[in-house]
Amino acid sequence: MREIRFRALWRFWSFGLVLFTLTACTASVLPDGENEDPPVENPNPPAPDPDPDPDPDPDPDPDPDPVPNPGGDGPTMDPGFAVPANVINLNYDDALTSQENGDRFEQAMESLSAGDRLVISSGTYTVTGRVSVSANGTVNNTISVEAGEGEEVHIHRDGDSQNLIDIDNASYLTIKGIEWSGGSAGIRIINCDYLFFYNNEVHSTGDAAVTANSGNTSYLYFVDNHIHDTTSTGEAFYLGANNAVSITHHTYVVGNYIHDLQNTDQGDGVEIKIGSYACVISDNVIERTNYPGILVYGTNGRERNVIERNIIVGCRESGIQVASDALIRNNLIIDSPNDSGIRSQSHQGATPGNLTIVHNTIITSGPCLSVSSWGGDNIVFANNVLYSQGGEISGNTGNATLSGNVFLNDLTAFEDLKLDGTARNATPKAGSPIIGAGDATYAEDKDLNNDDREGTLESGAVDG
Ligand SMILES: [Ca+2]
Ligand SMILES: [Ca+2]
Ligand SMILES: [Ca+2]
Repeated sequence: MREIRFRALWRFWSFGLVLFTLTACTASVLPDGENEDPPVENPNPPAPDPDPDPDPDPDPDPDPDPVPNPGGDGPTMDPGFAVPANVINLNYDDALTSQENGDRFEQAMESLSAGDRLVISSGTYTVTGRVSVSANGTVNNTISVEAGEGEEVHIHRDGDSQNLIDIDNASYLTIKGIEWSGGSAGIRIINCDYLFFYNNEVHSTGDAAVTANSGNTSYLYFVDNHIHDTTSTGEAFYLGANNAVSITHHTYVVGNYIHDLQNTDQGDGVEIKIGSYACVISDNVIERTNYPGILVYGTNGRERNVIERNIIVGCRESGIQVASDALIRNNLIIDSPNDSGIRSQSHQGATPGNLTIVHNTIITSGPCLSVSSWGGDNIVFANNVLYSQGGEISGNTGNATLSGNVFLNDLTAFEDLKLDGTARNATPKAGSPIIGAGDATYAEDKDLNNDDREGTLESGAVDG
């Protein structure tokens, strides 16, 4: 059971980045999470959309019925896109320069049409022109861009004068198995739906790694990617725009390894802006962000966002920050030394309410939960396990329902869990105060490892 999570972690460790030791946190006191981004975040904004769609998805295509698969082989979530039939090989030409090969990549990317499968061979392709992909597949004729089997494909742009690539008005497009580095934003997504971005590495960008904040988007699947070492605003995922100018919905950020976003002005791990809704952030490992590991605002009354089964370690701001309209369950949050495990407060017009925070395990040197403006309706904070060196809950929880929470004095209740993140087994020991402490009213069927909860109901992220 636990081995599943360990297997997932080993997969991340196999990147050769065994970075257990938390970066020394020498930052002075940081802003409290009112992360107001500057209105213009990109030095090379795309041309305005000539035909903005005020209703992003009035009649969505057939739902591809994504299949979650945490801990198993294959994608942690698979949207089930068909494999396109028309194979186009892009083989690196050693007689040409890296930039000339980059030009060939650019040309291939900008020539894609429904049914094409672009298979790329090993090499570093350095792009210099604007790479703008406008490739519209269909449910039966998708488009794929992928590294060939066993091939190591690296797409690079020197400097940050423009985005590494723009995906502008695309659908049913898969991009997988490719290393991306450099540029301003790494992958900028504009007016897209049904995008499967799987098993890529994005790093060393001059801005956020992946953005979808220009034009509405939906059904974006970001699965099992490795994202690290961004700069400037430096979010790993920046989805939706300030003040709901554009939104995303039914977007999945699943199974990604996100780390070392601290050489940034902001560096949120996953940021989903106000008005975006029905998004799922699950099964990610997020370490050493500058702003929160996960930041969601509110959905403006639409379907809630779900944050579950994430492991979040050593963020400079809170592990998770939320205003409203979210279900937050089965997460393990380990030490946000300058902030809180979970922070909840009003943010960009979203007032706390419609929040369910259940079955999380939070161990921190600061508060586990910091709240303000918790006077709203329908707030539940239940069946969590909290260990703090500075007071578990900070702020007035108002009318919120609190039940089944366990407050620990030390970490001996767990099999092997350490505040510095070097041990992450949050399974409760037999006989510990966690066993049987859960309130059945707020029980979740599954736990952090996506295993069924059985027997007595344990509080916290992991069943005993
Ligand atoms: Ca171009
Ligand atoms: Ca941000
Ligand atoms: Ca149990």
